[in-house]
Amino acid sequence: AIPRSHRHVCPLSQSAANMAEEAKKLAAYAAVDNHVQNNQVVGVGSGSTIVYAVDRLAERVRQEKLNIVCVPTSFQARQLILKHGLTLSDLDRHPELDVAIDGADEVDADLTLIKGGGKNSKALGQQWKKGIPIEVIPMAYVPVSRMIARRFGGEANLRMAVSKAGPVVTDNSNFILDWKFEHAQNWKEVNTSIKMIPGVVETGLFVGMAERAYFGMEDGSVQVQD
Ligand code: ABF
Repeated sequence: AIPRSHRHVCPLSQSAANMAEEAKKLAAYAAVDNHVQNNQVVGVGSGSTIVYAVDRLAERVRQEKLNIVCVPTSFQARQLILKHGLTLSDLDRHPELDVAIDGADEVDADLTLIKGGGKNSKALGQQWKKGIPIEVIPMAYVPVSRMIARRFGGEANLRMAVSKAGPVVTDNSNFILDWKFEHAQNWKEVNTSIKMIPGVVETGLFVGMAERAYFGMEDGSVQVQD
């Protein structure tokens, strides 16, 4: 569920901010309404759009008396599930999901996604400028950063906390490099190559994983991309 208005590049006025929130809600509700059915194991993603998805999920579970088990992808997702009184599980008990719903920062025509950009900026479009997030074990961030720049161009910078007091630390106690690439590439190949660099845990490139994207539009409609 991706609010397409994220692609705009202007600073956010109050009304634009409201519109972006409305777009996220539309996309999230459409994803939950079209993909969640009774007796499913549902993967719950992170970010600001997923908040609306969990709202809707909880509403449907209550109203339709659905039997749904939720598996979180992050601490935030876990807290959301608990807050709404939904059934919390994990990949140990439910290693296979029926459906997973999450936000994304960018989507291309092949449904390749950039995820993990975070949302701490005030202006739309900044996620793209951040590049592709790459989670690395702390001791390897310098060699991984150099290797990515040498092999694929651009630069991969350590993501710092807003306070600048230190790096952002992930739920799994790792660091994040934001790779600002110079040009579009064969994302499947690049993703595989980056994942093979020792020290890389995961990338924010999702190639061939998403089956459908929902875009909340400013006119109140929802666009679907398969
Ligand atoms: C999350 O969803 C992250 O992968 C990605 O950065 C984000 C999109 O965030 P938001 O819903 O806040 O726009 O899972």
